[in-house]
Amino acid sequence: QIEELPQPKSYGPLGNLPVIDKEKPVQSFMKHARELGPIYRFQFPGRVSTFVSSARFAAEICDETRFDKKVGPALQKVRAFGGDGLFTSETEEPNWKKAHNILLPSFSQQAMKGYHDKMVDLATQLIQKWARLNANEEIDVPDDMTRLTLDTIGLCGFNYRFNSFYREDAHPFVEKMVRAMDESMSQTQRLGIQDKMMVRSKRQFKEDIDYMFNLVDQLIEERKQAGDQGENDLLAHMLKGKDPETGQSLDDENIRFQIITFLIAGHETTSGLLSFAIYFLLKHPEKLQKAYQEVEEVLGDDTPSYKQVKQLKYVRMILNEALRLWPTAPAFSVYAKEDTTLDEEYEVEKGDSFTLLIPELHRDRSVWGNDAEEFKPERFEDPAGIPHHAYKPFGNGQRACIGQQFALHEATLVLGMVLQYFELEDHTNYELNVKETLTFKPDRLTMKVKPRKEAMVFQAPAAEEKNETSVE
Ligand code: FDE
Repeated sequence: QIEELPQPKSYGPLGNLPVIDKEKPVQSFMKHARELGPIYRFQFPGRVSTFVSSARFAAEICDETRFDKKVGPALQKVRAFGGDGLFTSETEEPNWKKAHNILLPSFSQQAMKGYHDKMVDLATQLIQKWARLNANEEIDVPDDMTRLTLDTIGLCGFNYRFNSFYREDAHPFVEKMVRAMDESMSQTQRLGIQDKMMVRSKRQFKEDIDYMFNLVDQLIEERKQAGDQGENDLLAHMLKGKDPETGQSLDDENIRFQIITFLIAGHETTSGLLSFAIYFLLKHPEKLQKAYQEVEEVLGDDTPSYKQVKQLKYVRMILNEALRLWPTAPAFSVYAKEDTTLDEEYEVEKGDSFTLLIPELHRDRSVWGNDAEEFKPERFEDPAGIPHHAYKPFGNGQRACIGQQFALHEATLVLGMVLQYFELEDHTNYELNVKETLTFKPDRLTMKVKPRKEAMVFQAPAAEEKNETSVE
């Protein structure tokens, strides 16, 4: 029976909430999974959650005939700015299916060819920045990766340049978005009465959202004014696209929500992925050597082409393995569509919800083996060897990440180029501290780099073909 599941220590009206580290809620839930087992109950003030974290239970809740994505309390709050965009809409809302159908082709493998040159443009900006550092200067890895991924989704998505590499601090959009996300998360942890008293936070929340809406609405308006200039970006696809099922297109308000969604979903997660990958390489010199070897063989001195990125198999495996140990979007929730059971063992009522702790699933020894805690990209050598329903860094089924190919192409390209140009040095002997917002990041990971190749950056061939690349 679900009611009899293990549960952490309880504190009256606060339920189990006090056992959670407010700064690191997901890591607290992971810790409790280790103590209480692969399924346990958690009492929040006023609601109860069930956390699952083994391959056995993951297989159950990933059965889409019985379970569907739940837009839980945190995502409900994010709806204040994500609206009925893909990430925060219920599967039943009309705009989910409509936008899903319209946007699928924009995220296909084929579509990546169209974004490739823009991705190279931004990756080159990162390489140039690092190449020009003085020998004693250190790199704030998550910081620069966030510059890179925000600019990439901005350019590929809407032909907008955040120009984050030309600013001392992040673009104002980032500060406002991060603060709004923090506020959404905090709101779910406050008691009703506490929350009502947070007048200042609420005013700030509204201001931040207004800023985001204005920036995005302006982008849409400008594009409409300019008319169709043959742009091949997400915005163009959304303005022109029609849902083959209904023949309808997206309205302006929904396009606004989608743009904000892509900016949020597309940059924190991918920058975290790149940062963790670098973290693991700094700590595993033998894997780093292997990656160098591949990059030399596949890329040599070239600016990576679309096809070459596809050939960076080991670099891709490194990213897969980084996403296994530290999946940057660490949890998702589902609800039961009907009365059912979990494994014929626990009775489940229609509407019951479950949250999958992805990092724990990815450490399930029964499927990953006793070395599950170790960083071993070789696990991904043979895709057929990946246990079924035991690897979910991009979520599940029809509600899985639409940006998966986009994120992996971008990250493979960038990591490939970083390895092409630099030797990486773990100058602080960094100790991992995983920071949580809605996503995971290695907090304050810094490194130093030394050039492996001289000066190539300053004659990047892409610059000759495309005017927009000549940023100097
Ligand atoms: C989604 C997603 C997911 C699922 C969630 C739930 O279920 O709730 C996940 C897990 C993810 N996603 C993850 C990730 C990671 C990475 C690196 C990423 N991701 C990236 C990206 C990029 C982009 C652009 C994106 N991404 C986007 C997105 C979207 C839109 C979504 C929603 C979908 C639907 O339809 O629902 C997602 N994504 Fe991600």
